Formats: sequence, structure tokens, C-alpha cells
Amino acid sequence: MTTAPERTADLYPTRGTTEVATPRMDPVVWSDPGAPGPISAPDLAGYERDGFLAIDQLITPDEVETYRRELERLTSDPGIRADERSIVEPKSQDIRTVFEVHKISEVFASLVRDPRVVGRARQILGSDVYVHQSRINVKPGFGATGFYWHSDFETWHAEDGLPKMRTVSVSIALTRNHDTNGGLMIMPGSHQTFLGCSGETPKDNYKKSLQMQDAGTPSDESLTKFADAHGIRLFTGEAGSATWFDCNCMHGSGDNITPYPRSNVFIVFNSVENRAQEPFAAPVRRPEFIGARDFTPVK
Ligand SMILES: O=C(O)CCC(=O)C(=O)O
Ligand SMILES: [Fe+2]
Repeated sequence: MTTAPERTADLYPTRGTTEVATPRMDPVVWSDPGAPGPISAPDLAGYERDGFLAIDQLITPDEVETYRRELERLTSDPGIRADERSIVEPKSQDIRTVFEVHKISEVFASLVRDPRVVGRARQILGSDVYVHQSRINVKPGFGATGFYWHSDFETWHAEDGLPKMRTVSVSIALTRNHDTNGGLMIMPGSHQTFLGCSGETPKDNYKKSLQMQDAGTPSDESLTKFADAHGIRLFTGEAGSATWFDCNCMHGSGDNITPYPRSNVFIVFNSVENRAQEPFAAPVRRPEFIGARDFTPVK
């Protein structure tokens, strides 16, 4: 009898003694050319080239209202605030992130199942998909902190054991994303290079990294090279707009010192053919609410 390997070959080394750049070894779009789906061929080609796809209106203003009310309900519920799935701002102690919102809330669960959402994920990944992670990121005004530059895949590979780059995120705006209130920035084309970061992963790294990124942080030299080569694009848009982006995009966002909150819901879809294995570069798995091991496809 043979048993499944705990881990396949490590295509993307990271968290060693030095930073190493590895060319991407996986497709960006996994479906067959011309396969049916909600994304047009030119948009899909743009996604493949840049690593992202911006959509002006993924959900209607009425739907935005529903989701925003739900976000307010969740973030003002003391039970949710006390839950380990909620992360608070280090200074103000305001809620910054609530994980696993599709399990906590039926309203957000229905968003995950929405064909406009899951249909695009299936088309990009060329298979059935499950939710690796979901969260709302609340960036209230007057000083909420940003997310330093990173590739999500670097973390998901090192700490959650995702073997291949077959994962896509969607960030749906629930408030207007101005050019001033801490919107998402991506370096277009950066998804073609994997930047393995230097430094070992401490045990329980996730607790610290959710408030402030440390292990898995690129050096200033590499970020300068990446930015010089690719430029930086800032995503703005009305509530209801969305950005789809590949798991290996170099991205981040600034603080929000404006009075205008910037809140988004994030859903991370992984291919059912790319299930999480043992972590590639961390002593322990992260908890289920951050890196799922329930591989049930979204139907
Ligand atoms: O503020 C943002 O949109 C970036 C968030 C992000 O990169 C993350 O949650 O992994
Ligand atoms: Fe990220």
C-alpha cells in the first residue's frame, strides 16, 4: 500500500539563510484556452500578464449595503471581538481583521457561493475550488495600519503547505477605495517571480505576523528591484468594485490616516488539486481559520 506523501518537492524555497528569487513554475491561468466562464478572453489575458483583474462593479449597491451592515454587526459584537479569529489594531485595539467570515456569517457564506465570485475563481484555477481563507479587513479612518509588502503565496507555501501557485484572491470593496485611504497596491507582473525570504519562521509566527509582518518580509533591495522593474499600481474604486489577484503578486497597502474607512472582504480560493500539505518552511501548521484543511469544494 502506498500513502500520499506528506509533502511534494519544494518548488519554491524560502525562509533560508538568504533571499532567493525563483522563476514561477506554474501557470497563472489554469483553465483551457476558450473554456467557458464569466471572464472574457481579453480580461483573462490581462490577468495572466499582470497578475490581477480589476472589476468596476462585482456586486450592486444594494448588496454592498447588506454586506456592510453584516460587517458592522460582526465588528460590534463583543463575542466576535473576543474570538481568536478577530485581530485587533495594536494601538487602538479596534478590530482589524475577522477571519473565517464565511463560517461565522451566512451572509458572507452566500457571497462565496455567488456564481459571480466562485465562477471566476473556477475559471482562473481550472478546477473546483475550496476556500483556503476568508476575512474582512476593516481599515477605519484616523490611523489604521497598512500591510507591508508581501507575496501571500510565500506565507501560504511556507506556513500552510500550499505546494503550487494555484490560488487566487478576490478583494471586494465595501467602502469606497480612494487614492488616499490605504488601498491595495500591486506590482504588475511581479507574480512571475517567487521571492524566497530570508529568516527562519518562529513557532506561532502567525500571531505576530497578523498584526505586523516580520518573517516573510522582502528586503529593501529586492523591493526596489521589483518596483523599478514592474512599477506599482494602486486600486481605487466604488464600494462594490473588486480586485482579483494571483497568489504570488507582490502587494501591500498603506496606513489609513483619512477620516474615510476602507473595508474590504477577502476570499482566497485554492484549487482542490492543490490541497495544503505540511508546511514547507515552518515548524507547525497555522490554525484552520487561517489556513483551511477542509477541502470541500464550494458548490
Ligand atoms: O489592505 C490590503 O488590501 C492588503 C491586505 C493583504 O495583503 C492581506 O490581507 O494579505
Ligand atoms: Fe496579502
